Amino acid sequence: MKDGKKTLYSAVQPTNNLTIGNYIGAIRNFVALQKDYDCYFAIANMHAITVRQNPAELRQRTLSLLALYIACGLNPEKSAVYVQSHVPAHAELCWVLNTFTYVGEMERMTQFKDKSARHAENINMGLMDYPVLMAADILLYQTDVVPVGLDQRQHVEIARDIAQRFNNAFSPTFTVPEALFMKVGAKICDLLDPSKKMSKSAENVNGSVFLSDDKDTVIRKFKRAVTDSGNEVKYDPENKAGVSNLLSVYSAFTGKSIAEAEAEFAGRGYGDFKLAVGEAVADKLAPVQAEQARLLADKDYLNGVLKDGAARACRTAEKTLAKVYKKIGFYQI
Ligand code: ATP
Ligand code: LTN
Repeated sequence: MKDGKKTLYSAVQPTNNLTIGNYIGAIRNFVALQKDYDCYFAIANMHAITVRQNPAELRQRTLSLLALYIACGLNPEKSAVYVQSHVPAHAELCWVLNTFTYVGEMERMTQFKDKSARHAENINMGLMDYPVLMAADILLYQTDVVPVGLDQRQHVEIARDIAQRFNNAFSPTFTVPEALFMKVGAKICDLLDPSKKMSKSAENVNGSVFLSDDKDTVIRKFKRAVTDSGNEVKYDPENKAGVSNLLSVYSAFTGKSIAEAEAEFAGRGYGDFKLAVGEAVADKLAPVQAEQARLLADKDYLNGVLKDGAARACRTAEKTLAKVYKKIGFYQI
């Protein structure tokens, strides 16, 4: 709580290229919420290395994600925007929280099971510990709310469990956070397989629309999107998963409600609809891409933002960590 405002925390991993799923499910909401909360937005590079990364690319993607955050409308003067590894307290609290987390709990995490299957050659301890590091991220800032996509629900739940466990073992230390999901777009699906979430690391790049895609590519991907054998543009996720997914994307990118979008396309075929979705997305992405490129050319500015963000984050994080160390009995000098 600062200036009467509750605290909000979220992060995105600087891996691969971001998709419109990341934008709709995460970044767009960060921008909308930043005026109502005291916000911390991290670039989760420590989470990123749980899957092998090319070092040069990881470095580049870190700056690129920062530029994207700002190009999408995050205001670094208002919110602390920083790189996770610049605040050592994340790794330090993670170690303590590890001792309050059971191996069985981590083995049951859906993302761990999925990623272990996808990266069978590298099921490292970090991959398993991913949710504990995420709990440390969140708890260090006495966070009230965590806006994330639905795929992260289980991770925020475990952060709550760990917080409660620690508070019960000692005395109230951590705020118990709540996940915040948006009504539309908490799960954007793959365009070619609407039963799967759109992912930045999907095998088939045609199922994901990247924020870096140019207009032709965006339109081509939407044209090929899977719909169903009917011809009515109607929101019905059970029976019309593909069309419903496109309606969510359209609604998110135009600000129109689902009902307004359905009315707009009543009596028109899927072809028209898919083209309109593609155009709405491409038109919105173009200025963001231009602004991101402009910012990336100004490395001094970006480094300044990161220095300031890390300093602000460190101040809060170190306070929480000191409290924790005291409670668990670490000798202090
Ligand atoms: P990967 O698929 O490579 O594991 P990811 O696309 O899930 O990565 P993250 O960095 O793990 O990307 O997620 C960043 C944020 O974007 C999270 O809040 C996550 O919930 C959200 N998000 C990711 N994909 C989607 C999606 N398809 N729909 C809605 N939100 C999403
Ligand atoms: N695992 C998250 C990224 C992330 C995060 C966090 C999100 C790392 N730390 C703390 C919210 C709060 C993901 O989105 N895949």
